Amino acid sequence: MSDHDDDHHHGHSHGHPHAHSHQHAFQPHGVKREDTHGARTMEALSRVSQHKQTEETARSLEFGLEAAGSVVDRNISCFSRGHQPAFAGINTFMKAPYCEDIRQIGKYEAAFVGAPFDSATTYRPGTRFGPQAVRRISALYDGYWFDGGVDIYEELDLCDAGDIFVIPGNIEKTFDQVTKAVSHIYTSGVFPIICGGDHSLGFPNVRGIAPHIDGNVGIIHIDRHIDIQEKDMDERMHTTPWFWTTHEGSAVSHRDHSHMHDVGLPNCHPKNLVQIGIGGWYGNRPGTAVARRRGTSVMTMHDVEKHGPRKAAEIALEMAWEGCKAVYLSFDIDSIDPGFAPGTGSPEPGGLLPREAFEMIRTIAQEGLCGMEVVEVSPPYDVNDNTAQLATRVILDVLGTLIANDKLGHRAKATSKP
Ligand SMILES: [Mn+2]
Repeated sequence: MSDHDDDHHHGHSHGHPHAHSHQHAFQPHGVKREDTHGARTMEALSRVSQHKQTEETARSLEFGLEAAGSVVDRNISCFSRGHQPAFAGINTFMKAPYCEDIRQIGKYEAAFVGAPFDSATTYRPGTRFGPQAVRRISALYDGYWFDGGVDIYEELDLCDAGDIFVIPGNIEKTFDQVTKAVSHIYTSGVFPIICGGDHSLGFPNVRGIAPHIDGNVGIIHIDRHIDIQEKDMDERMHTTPWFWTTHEGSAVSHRDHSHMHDVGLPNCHPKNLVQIGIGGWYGNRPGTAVARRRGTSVMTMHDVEKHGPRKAAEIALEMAWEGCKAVYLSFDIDSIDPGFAPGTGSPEPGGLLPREAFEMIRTIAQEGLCGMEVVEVSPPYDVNDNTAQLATRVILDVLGTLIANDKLGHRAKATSKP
């Protein structure tokens, strides 16, 4: 019931209108309209050219034909060929161009690539459908980021590289496929955004990047699980990626791994592996012993609560960047509480709130990244695409932050000076 109805309702009339009851009661805070964050982001967005928007409209009209005569807005085409409507069309990630000829990937600045592999899952499967679910819900967005004052569509040449041909029955062959694919993207000068798939991918993903970096690589790993045991059920499952990615360090002698062709990447030191959000009651027993022995940097949800998300992320940055040339972000969607992200393989209550997660990744991305992955989105267990949408948001918030800080994209070219 509105205030307006009040006066006509017995027992609810107070004699004078509510609108006047608090007149002059506000204390001045000295915040002017032009000082709000909203005003600043609107100002930043006003400087971004809409060149690609104009191009898209022209292309839509050419390829999709002009609209029927009764449609007044002549920018609308007959066949949907651009971002609109969000529920229509063929979904690549963000409806970005599909780089079908992967040899041409170097034309772009960033590439979304799916790694639809879930055979290394130890509990619920389904993450093989993760990339497709993320693509579907990503169509809701057109790249215009109010909070960050960034227009991804205009300021970044993004493509969808499609999916890597994973081998569902074979973890090792899949790892080799994934490493070759990620390496191809990275060495073409393109920022890789790898969408899983389960977390076993962390190892082949970093193996596709770290060997090409002249110096040490830090890893910021946001997850409820420590994922650093040697093997699980006799295989390199999704509980093991950081065992194989980080090396043992000088304190521990190597065991005999002659049957494996790789025991850690020489420039991935365990102390630069920062594991945030670790906790709960599932799956951390064997990994904890390895993390302690190797000396990884572990921050639990307690650490996040104690410091707050921003400071926790700043601490993580210090630890990850110490002595490193680059930092990689590994985001397990189960780090967000399953109340928000139910569609995942190993849910663990008590995780991050979405807003905390966004603040952390935005803080982390400010310093630049060499690549990122979002893993463990399992659409069969999802509700309303919530989990896939959070994965999309993690990717977009990282990309937007990288652009805003001149770590990716072509902001100078796309914006006019203030
Ligand atoms: Mn996890």
